[in-house]
Amino acid sequence: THCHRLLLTGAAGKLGNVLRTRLKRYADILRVSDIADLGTALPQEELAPCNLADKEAVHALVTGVDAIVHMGGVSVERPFEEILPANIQGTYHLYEAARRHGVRRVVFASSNHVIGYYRQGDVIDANAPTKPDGYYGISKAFGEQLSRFYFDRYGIETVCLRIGSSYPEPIDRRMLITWLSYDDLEQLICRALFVPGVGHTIVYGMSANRDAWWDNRQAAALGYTPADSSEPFRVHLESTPPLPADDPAGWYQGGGFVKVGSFGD
Ligand code: 15L
Repeated sequence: THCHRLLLTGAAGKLGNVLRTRLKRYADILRVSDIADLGTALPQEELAPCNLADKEAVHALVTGVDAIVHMGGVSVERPFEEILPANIQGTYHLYEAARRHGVRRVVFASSNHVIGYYRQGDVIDANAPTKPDGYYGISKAFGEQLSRFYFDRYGIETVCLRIGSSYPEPIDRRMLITWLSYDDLEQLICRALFVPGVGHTIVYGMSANRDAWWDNRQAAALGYTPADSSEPFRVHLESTPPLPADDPAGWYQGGGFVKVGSFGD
C-alpha cells in the first residue's frame, strides 16, 4: 500500500485539494499537478503545473511516476469546446504518456454522469450500458473506454471511479443516495491503487447509504468497505422542500446535470 512517486492531477480542484493531503500516506513523493495555481509545495510534494491539453507537457508530467490518480479536467457540465481539450484530449495525452513512460496503474475519476440518464430508483451495476447526461458525462465515458483500450492493448491497469457526490456532507435529497464521504473516497482510491490484478474495473463511488441506485459489487471485490452513510443527515434533508414533480432534476440519476446546456444558439 505504498509507492515511491505518485502523480495526482487536478490537485487544485475540489477533490484534488482534499486528496493532496490524504494521498501522501501512500507515497514517498506526491507530484501534484493542475492548470490552476497550486500554491507552495508542502512536505513530500513536487509541484508540477501542467495544461493537460499540452501533449509534450503531459509527457514530462508523467516521467518517473509509479502510478497516477487522474482527477484533472473540467468537473461539471460545460460547452463541448471546453470539455474537449481538458477531458478528452487531456485523458488521451495522459494514457499515451503512461504507455510511453511505463506507468502500470491509473485511478481515473469518472462520474455518475456517465449513467445520468437512468431514472432515479432504477438499480444498475457497472456493466449497464452508459447513458451520459451531457458532454461532461460523455467525456467520462470516453475515459472509461480509453482506459479499457489501454488495458487490452498495453496492459495498463485502471480502476474507473464513477464518483457520486463527494462533499463534506450530503447537501440535498439526491445526495442521501449519491453521497461519498472523503474518508470513503480515500479508502476507495487506496484499494484502486494497490489491490493487485484489477485489470480494467469500473466501480461506483458511494458511501454505505441506506438506499442505492448502484449495485457496487465490483467495488466490494476490491475490498472496499465504506464506513460512512448519509443516514445521520436524513431527518434534516427530508425536512427541506422536495423538487416539484415536473422538474427533470428529480427524475434522473444525474439530477440537475440533465438541465444544463445547450450553451448558446
Ligand atoms: C460530478 O461529477 C461533479 O463533479 C460534482 O460537482 C457533483 O455535481 C457530482 O457529480 C454529483 O453528481 O453530485
